[in-house]
Amino acid sequence: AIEAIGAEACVLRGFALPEVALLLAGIEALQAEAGWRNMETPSGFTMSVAMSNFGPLGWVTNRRGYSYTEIDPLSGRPWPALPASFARLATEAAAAAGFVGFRPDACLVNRYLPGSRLSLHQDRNERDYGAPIVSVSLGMPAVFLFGGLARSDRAARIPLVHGDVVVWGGVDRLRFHGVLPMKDQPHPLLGSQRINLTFRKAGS
Ligand code: MD5
Ligand code: FE
Repeated sequence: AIEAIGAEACVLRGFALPEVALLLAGIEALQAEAGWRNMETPSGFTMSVAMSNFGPLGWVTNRRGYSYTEIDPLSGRPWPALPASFARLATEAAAAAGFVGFRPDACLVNRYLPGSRLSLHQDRNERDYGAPIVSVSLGMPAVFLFGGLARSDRAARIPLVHGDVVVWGGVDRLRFHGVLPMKDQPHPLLGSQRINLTFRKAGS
Protein backbone atom coordinates (compact mmCIF):
# COMPACT_ATOMS: atom_id res chain seq x y z
CA ALA A 1 0.00 0.00 0.00
CA ILE A 2 1.48 3.33 -1.10
CA GLU A 3 0.42 6.32 0.99
CA ALA A 4 1.14 9.68 -0.68
CA ILE A 5 2.26 12.43 1.71
CA GLY A 6 3.35 14.88 -1.00
CA ALA A 7 3.47 15.19 -4.79
CA GLU A 8 6.70 13.16 -4.84
CA ALA A 9 6.82 11.73 -1.31
CA CYS A 10 5.17 8.59 0.02
CA VAL A 11 5.08 6.10 2.88
CA LEU A 12 5.45 2.41 2.04
CA ARG A 13 3.89 0.83 5.12
CA GLY A 14 5.73 -2.30 6.26
CA PHE A 15 7.96 -2.38 3.18
CA ALA A 16 11.07 -3.30 5.22
CA LEU A 17 9.42 -6.02 7.34
CA PRO A 18 10.74 -8.97 5.25
CA GLU A 19 14.31 -7.61 5.68
CA VAL A 20 14.24 -6.83 9.41
CA ALA A 21 16.47 -9.74 10.47
CA LEU A 22 19.16 -8.76 7.96
CA LEU A 23 18.89 -5.08 8.88
CA LEU A 24 19.23 -5.75 12.61
CA ALA A 25 22.25 -8.00 12.06
CA GLY A 26 23.88 -5.27 9.97
CA ILE A 27 23.15 -2.61 12.60
CA GLU A 28 24.63 -4.85 15.34
CA ALA A 29 27.81 -5.20 13.27
CA LEU A 30 27.94 -1.43 12.68
CA GLN A 31 27.57 -0.79 16.40
CA ALA A 32 30.47 -3.14 17.14
CA GLU A 33 32.70 -1.79 14.36
CA ALA A 34 32.03 1.97 14.48
CA GLY A 35 29.74 2.63 17.45
CA TRP A 36 27.09 5.26 18.24
CA ARG A 37 28.12 8.81 18.95
CA ASN A 38 26.21 11.97 19.86
CA MET A 39 27.74 14.58 17.57
CA GLU A 40 28.05 18.29 18.22
CA THR A 41 26.27 20.83 16.01
CA PRO A 42 27.99 23.94 14.61
CA SER A 43 26.20 25.98 17.29
CA GLY A 44 27.64 23.81 20.07
CA PHE A 45 24.68 21.62 21.02
CA THR A 46 25.10 17.87 21.47
CA MET A 47 22.50 16.04 19.39
CA SER A 48 20.03 13.89 21.36
CA VAL A 49 20.03 11.43 18.44
CA ALA A 50 23.07 9.09 18.39
CA MET A 51 24.50 8.37 14.95
CA SER A 52 26.76 6.18 12.87
CA ASN A 53 27.20 5.57 9.14
CA PHE A 54 27.68 2.93 6.52
CA GLY A 55 29.96 4.17 3.72
CA PRO A 56 31.40 5.05 1.31
CA LEU A 57 30.25 8.47 2.58
CA GLY A 58 29.19 9.26 6.15
CA TRP A 59 27.36 12.33 7.42
CA VAL A 60 29.07 14.17 10.28
CA THR A 61 28.59 17.38 12.21
CA ASN A 62 31.04 19.26 14.40
CA ARG A 63 31.85 22.85 15.38
CA ARG A 64 33.06 23.51 11.82
CA GLY A 65 29.76 22.49 10.17
CA TYR A 66 27.96 19.59 8.47
CA SER A 67 29.67 17.43 5.87
CA TYR A 68 30.13 13.99 4.37
CA THR A 69 33.43 12.20 4.98
CA GLU A 70 35.03 9.00 3.68
CA ILE A 71 36.82 8.52 7.01
CA ASP A 72 35.09 8.11 10.37
CA PRO A 73 36.64 10.88 12.52
CA LEU A 74 36.29 8.69 15.63
CA SER A 75 38.19 5.66 14.32
CA GLY A 76 40.32 7.28 11.61
CA ARG A 77 39.22 4.46 9.29
CA PRO A 78 36.69 4.29 6.44
CA TRP A 79 33.06 3.85 7.50
CA PRO A 80 31.90 0.20 7.44
CA ALA A 81 30.74 -0.84 3.96
CA LEU A 82 27.02 -0.72 3.17
CA PRO A 83 25.73 -4.32 3.09
CA ALA A 84 24.31 -5.33 -0.32
CA SER A 85 20.97 -6.23 1.30
CA PHE A 86 20.63 -2.65 2.64
CA ALA A 87 21.42 -1.11 -0.76
CA ARG A 88 18.96 -3.45 -2.48
CA LEU A 89 16.15 -2.51 -0.09
CA ALA A 90 16.76 1.21 -0.69
CA THR A 91 16.83 0.75 -4.48
CA GLU A 92 13.62 -1.32 -4.42
CA ALA A 93 11.78 1.14 -2.17
CA ALA A 94 12.81 4.07 -4.37
CA ALA A 95 11.63 2.20 -7.47
CA ALA A 96 8.27 1.39 -5.82
CA ALA A 97 7.89 5.13 -5.24
CA GLY A 98 8.72 5.93 -8.88
CA PHE A 99 12.45 6.69 -8.60
CA VAL A 100 14.11 4.03 -10.73
CA GLY A 101 17.90 3.58 -10.54
CA PHE A 102 18.55 5.01 -7.04
CA ARG A 103 22.05 4.00 -5.91
CA PRO A 104 22.81 5.28 -2.39
CA ASP A 105 26.42 6.10 -1.45
CA ALA A 106 25.57 7.05 2.14
CA CYS A 107 23.50 5.46 4.90
CA LEU A 108 23.17 7.52 8.07
CA VAL A 109 21.96 5.44 11.00
CA ASN A 110 20.09 7.43 13.66
CA ARG A 111 19.35 5.97 17.09
CA TYR A 112 16.57 7.59 19.13
CA LEU A 113 16.06 6.86 22.83
CA PRO A 114 13.08 8.11 24.87
CA GLY A 115 13.29 11.93 24.83
CA SER A 116 15.43 12.08 21.66
CA ARG A 117 14.18 14.46 18.97
CA LEU A 118 15.23 15.93 15.67
CA SER A 119 14.30 19.57 15.25
CA LEU A 120 12.95 20.96 11.99
CA HIS A 121 15.64 21.12 9.28
CA GLN A 122 16.30 20.61 5.57
CA ASP A 123 18.75 18.07 4.11
CA ARG A 124 21.06 20.26 2.03
CA ASN A 125 24.50 18.67 2.35
CA GLU A 126 24.17 16.46 -0.70
CA ARG A 127 25.64 17.34 -4.07
CA ASP A 128 22.63 16.48 -6.23
CA TYR A 129 19.07 17.16 -5.03
CA GLY A 130 17.82 15.15 -8.03
CA ALA A 131 18.25 11.87 -6.15
CA PRO A 132 15.55 10.84 -3.67
CA ILE A 133 16.08 10.03 0.02
CA VAL A 134 14.87 6.73 1.46
CA SER A 135 14.27 6.32 5.19
CA VAL A 136 13.59 3.06 7.04
CA SER A 137 12.04 3.07 10.53
CA LEU A 138 12.78 0.29 13.03
CA GLY A 139 11.76 -0.19 16.66
CA MET A 140 9.68 2.30 18.64
CA PRO A 141 7.02 4.34 16.87
CA ALA A 142 7.75 8.01 16.11
CA VAL A 143 5.85 11.07 14.97
CA PHE A 144 7.45 12.54 11.88
CA LEU A 145 7.03 16.25 11.16
CA PHE A 146 6.62 17.02 7.48
CA GLY A 147 6.68 20.73 6.75
CA GLY A 148 7.00 22.89 3.66
CA LEU A 149 9.78 24.72 1.85
CA ALA A 150 9.78 27.52 4.44
CA ARG A 151 10.59 26.86 8.10
CA SER A 152 7.41 28.67 9.13
CA ASP A 153 5.09 26.46 7.02
CA ARG A 154 2.85 24.34 9.19
CA ALA A 155 4.03 20.73 9.50
CA ALA A 156 1.91 17.61 9.13
CA ARG A 157 2.37 14.89 11.78
CA ILE A 158 2.93 11.45 10.27
CA PRO A 159 3.12 8.40 12.54
CA LEU A 160 5.88 5.97 11.55
CA VAL A 161 6.22 2.46 12.91
CA HIS A 162 8.62 -0.48 12.69
CA GLY A 163 9.09 -1.54 9.06
CA ASP A 164 7.76 1.63 7.42
CA VAL A 165 9.78 3.13 4.57
CA VAL A 166 9.44 6.73 3.40
CA VAL A 167 10.70 8.04 0.08
CA TRP A 168 11.16 11.78 -0.66
CA GLY A 169 12.23 13.20 -4.00
CA GLY A 170 11.65 15.83 -6.63
CA VAL A 171 9.66 18.81 -5.40
CA ASP A 172 9.49 17.34 -1.85
CA ARG A 173 13.23 16.76 -1.47
CA LEU A 174 13.95 20.05 0.32
CA ARG A 175 10.95 20.23 2.63
CA PHE A 176 11.56 20.97 6.30
CA HIS A 177 11.17 17.93 8.52
CA GLY A 178 11.89 16.57 11.97
CA VAL A 179 10.93 14.03 14.62
CA LEU A 180 8.92 14.86 17.77
CA PRO A 181 10.45 13.95 21.16
CA MET A 182 10.26 10.18 21.50
CA LYS A 183 7.89 8.61 24.02
CA ASP A 184 8.97 5.41 25.75
CA GLN A 185 6.86 2.76 24.01
CA PRO A 186 9.18 -0.27 24.06
CA HIS A 187 9.27 -2.41 20.93
CA PRO A 188 9.32 -6.24 21.21
CA LEU A 189 12.53 -6.58 19.16
CA LEU A 190 14.38 -3.32 19.84
CA GLY A 191 13.19 -2.30 23.31
CA SER A 192 13.26 1.42 24.12
CA GLN A 193 14.88 2.65 20.94
CA ARG A 194 14.05 3.70 17.41
CA ILE A 195 16.60 3.20 14.67
CA ASN A 196 16.25 5.06 11.39
CA LEU A 197 18.28 4.32 8.29
CA THR A 198 18.56 7.28 5.90
CA PHE A 199 19.84 6.35 2.44
CA ARG A 200 21.17 9.16 0.28
CA LYS A 201 23.19 9.87 -2.80
CA ALA A 202 25.53 12.39 -1.22
CA GLY A 203 28.44 12.57 -3.64
CA SER A 204 28.82 12.41 -7.39
C1 MD5 B 1 14.79 10.28 10.81
N1 MD5 B 1 16.31 11.62 9.54
O1 MD5 B 1 13.67 9.83 11.04
C2 MD5 B 1 14.96 11.16 9.58
C3 MD5 B 1 14.63 10.38 8.37
C4 MD5 B 1 18.07 13.15 8.98
C5 MD5 B 1 16.63 12.85 9.12
O2 MD5 B 1 15.82 13.70 8.85
O3 MD5 B 1 18.40 14.20 8.37
O4 MD5 B 1 18.89 12.34 9.44
S1 MD5 B 1 15.04 11.17 6.78
C6 MD5 B 1 13.75 12.34 6.56
C7 MD5 B 1 13.80 13.25 5.33
C8 MD5 B 1 14.88 13.32 4.51
C9 MD5 B 1 14.84 14.15 3.39
C10 MD5 B 1 13.75 14.93 3.07
C11 MD5 B 1 12.69 14.87 3.94
C12 MD5 B 1 12.69 14.05 5.05
N2 MD5 B 1 11.56 15.65 3.67
O5 MD5 B 1 11.49 16.35 2.65
O6 MD5 B 1 10.64 15.65 4.53
O7 MD5 B 1 15.79 10.04 11.53
FE1 FE C 1 16.76 15.21 7.59
